Amino acid sequence: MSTSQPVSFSIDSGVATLTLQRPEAMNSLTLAAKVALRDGLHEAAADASVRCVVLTGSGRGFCAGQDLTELQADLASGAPLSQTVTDHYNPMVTSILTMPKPVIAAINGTAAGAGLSLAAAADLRIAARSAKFTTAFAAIGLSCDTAISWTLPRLVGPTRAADLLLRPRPFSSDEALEWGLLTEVVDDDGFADRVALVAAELAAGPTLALASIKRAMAFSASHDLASSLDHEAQKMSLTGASHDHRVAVQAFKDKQKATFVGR
Ligand code: T3D
Repeated sequence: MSTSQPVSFSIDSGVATLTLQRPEAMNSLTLAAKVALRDGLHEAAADASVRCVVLTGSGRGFCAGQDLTELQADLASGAPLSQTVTDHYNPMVTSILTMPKPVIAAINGTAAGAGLSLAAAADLRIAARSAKFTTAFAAIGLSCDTAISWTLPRLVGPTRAADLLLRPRPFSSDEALEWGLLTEVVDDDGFADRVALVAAELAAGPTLALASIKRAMAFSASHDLASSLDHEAQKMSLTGASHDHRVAVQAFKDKQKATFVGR
């Protein structure tokens, strides 16, 4: 495990875990944190031994979005805000949304601004019951970024997404679960074990099939029915020729549990 602050990166049994390591500032994102997270996500996406990625925070925050101390310094220097969106936030969220393996946001604590956006881009969102959420952007006079205008309406519906983005305020993990933003909420004392269990299950899964399902859902979000059916057929053809499919069908016939290798 490398612990190059401000993001630690470890790989264990096919699970890559990226942990934001700035608990004193609710894991808000400095330039160094953004570069480390962007590069760590690229590395996890490209590493074939990684079959599931977990993104989480240390301390009582998941991620409070942009570090506002640095933002203030950037404002004072006249640096354009859009630069970090293009250079850091967009590549990060694109990695999460497109990497050919499942990503879990393990929301240990408060998720705000781009921190909430990163969580919203993950495939599964498991939150500790004590976690809190806020879109935050408009509260500091900013538009929104890191794909939250794309993900949030799809997760909670356009009516609630508009309300949460236009009137930022804290909401609880139980509310987030009820609205469809979260996959599950776990009591704090069982949170780490539950995340580890789900991550291990996914890392031992048929990675090619999981990646194909992830891609098919993203494809259907921006294509019509006929194109989506074509896309599904292509993915069925791909996974139908896979090692894991053959093994799983044989295991079914043998009344055994299949062991997937991810291809
Ligand atoms: O150019 C660009 O960068 C554009 C990109 C923008 C992307 C964005 O993400 S914009 C949104 C930025 N984030 C925010 O506006 C959230 C600001 N933080 C908060 O609203 C609250 O701190 C929280 C809701 C996250 C947590 O509230 P609470 O009461 O649990 O904790 P706290 O006391 O406010 O925060 C604890 C410490 O973390 C505190 O430091 P201190 O006083 O103990 O020394 C606080 O200042 C620090 N902290 C929290 N969020 C940030 C932060 N420090 C820097 N940047 C933060 N975003």
